[in-house]
Amino acid sequence: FKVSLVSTSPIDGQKPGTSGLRKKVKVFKQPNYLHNFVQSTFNALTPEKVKGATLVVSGDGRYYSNDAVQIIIKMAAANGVRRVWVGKNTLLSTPAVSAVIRERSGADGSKATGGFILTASHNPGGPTEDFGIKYNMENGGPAPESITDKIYENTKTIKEYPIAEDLPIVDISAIGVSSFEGPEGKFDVEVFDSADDYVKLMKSIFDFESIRKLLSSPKFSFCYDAMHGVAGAYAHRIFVEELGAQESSLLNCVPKEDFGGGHPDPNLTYAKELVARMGLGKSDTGVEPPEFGAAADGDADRNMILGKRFFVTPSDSVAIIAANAVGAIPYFSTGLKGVARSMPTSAALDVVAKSLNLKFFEVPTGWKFFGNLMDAGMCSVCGEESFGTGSDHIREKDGIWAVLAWLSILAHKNKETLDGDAKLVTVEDIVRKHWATYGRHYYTRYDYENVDAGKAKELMEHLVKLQSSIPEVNKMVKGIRSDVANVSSADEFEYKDPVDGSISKHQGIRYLFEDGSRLVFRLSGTGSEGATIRLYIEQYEKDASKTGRESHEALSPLVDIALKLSKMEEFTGRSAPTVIT
Ligand code: VG1
Ligand code: CO
Repeated sequence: FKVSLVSTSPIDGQKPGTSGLRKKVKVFKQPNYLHNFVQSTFNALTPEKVKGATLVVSGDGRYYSNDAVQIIIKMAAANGVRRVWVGKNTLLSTPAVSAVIRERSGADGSKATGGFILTASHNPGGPTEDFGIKYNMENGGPAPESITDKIYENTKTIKEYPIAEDLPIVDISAIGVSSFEGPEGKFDVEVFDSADDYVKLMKSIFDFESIRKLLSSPKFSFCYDAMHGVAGAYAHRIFVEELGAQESSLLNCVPKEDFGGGHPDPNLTYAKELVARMGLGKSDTGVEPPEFGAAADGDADRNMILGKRFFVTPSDSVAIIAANAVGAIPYFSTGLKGVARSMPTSAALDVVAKSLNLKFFEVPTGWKFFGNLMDAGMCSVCGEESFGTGSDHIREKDGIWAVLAWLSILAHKNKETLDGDAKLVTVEDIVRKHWATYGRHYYTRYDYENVDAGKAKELMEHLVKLQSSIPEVNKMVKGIRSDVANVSSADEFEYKDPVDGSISKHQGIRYLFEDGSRLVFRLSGTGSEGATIRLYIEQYEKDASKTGRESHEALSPLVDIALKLSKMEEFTGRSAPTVIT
């Protein structure tokens, strides 16, 4: 193939957010839009990560992935990349990309030094919806801010990019290697099975035999909803072939480029089918729900865990996994190195860390901050309130891993009950026992999507201004409700990375109450239009006799305070959030 240099000019708005660049497909289809971003990324990397390197390119298979992968292949070839690895049909979940970068070796022993993930994660897909791209580093984790800042700077000055226009379209639907010869030598594209490396990794972490026994027990029943995302490419292999679950336990497990028209975000609002099956829908289905249910988002890094008629909050989920990992999961048999959560995630994990005497870290929102801790051997298990849970087996959150972790805990707790007449220890039993031991963090998140960006900014500025006088805030709080604790401090969260010393500012506005309750406000960094305000509300209850209340009831005083303090309706014109999780 030949390499040609194409002139281009900067395009506004290519700043990567919490997790890469996400825009409407029609924005990505503009001339040079994807090209500019990809070249700006190559230019942000050290030369040896490009010239002669091996790169992974794949994603959740959403609309435009097939075009994008061919463009990236042509640009990789022209930039002197030695080989590109692509999952069959461009499918690799985000955790699988991380695993492939870390674990996979080519026939000649080659290893990947990074990869492009083509996904907008939980955002809908299709011609009128979102596409996205992000770059992951040699450790398998998202590029740190130092790199994403450099990428953004490059997008503002880019003048040209090289491309191998005459490289034929590579067939990515068949496993095999296509070899080409360019001005700088050989260039290969290798298409491989999307699931092999990931399945191998999961089998090295969990005791599949004990999970298989649980899944085959007549006392247990299971359901998994991939929401037509890429998790479907793994679910059949792992749950059915390896673990013996029934075909009928898989819902929406055929990956589709538009996610079947749905919103592939695993929560109680969008995972409607699973929610109904688990007995949590508005009307009774008349069928006895399964004991365990779970769902994933488009790129399969998120998870929602449900028991029969029971919702597990993601903040509780990571705390429960941390509390039970040693003993239940072979990978952790020698203990946990430490645990971490994102700032808005509830403090349920903090209580476990304290009681088990584990190192504990609180990082800004987004998985990239966990990677440094893990690379330094300081953190084994971590999670976010946004349905993200994971461990140091890779450097991304991992939806299927979380399901296997829960199944392992259930298998462990039911060692004695699967045979004989004893009653099954259920998901709900495990959670209630956890609350009785550690106390309960009532928790909810209100999302106001697609709000006017200027108004959202004004609301945030208003909340920061209020923080200058805590006595004033307390006067307002008491005027709204007399039954809540005093605000003890308020700030904007700032993080100093304990490994590299880098500082991240303005990571969310916090109001901390004397009884441990918290209100957190931040603007989303993953949307593609307007602004999304996220409001996180949390209240800690230590008294075991009071941990069984309805969450919305327990939290209603704090919700009241949050909405009035922030003047939410006044600024946004919204009397209710778009989504409550
Ligand atoms: C959201 C979540 C955050 C998560 C991020 C990426 O970010 O709040 O916890 O890490 O999405 O998840 P934001 O900035 O919109 O609040 V994924 O599964 O969309 O890559
Ligand atoms: Co995701």
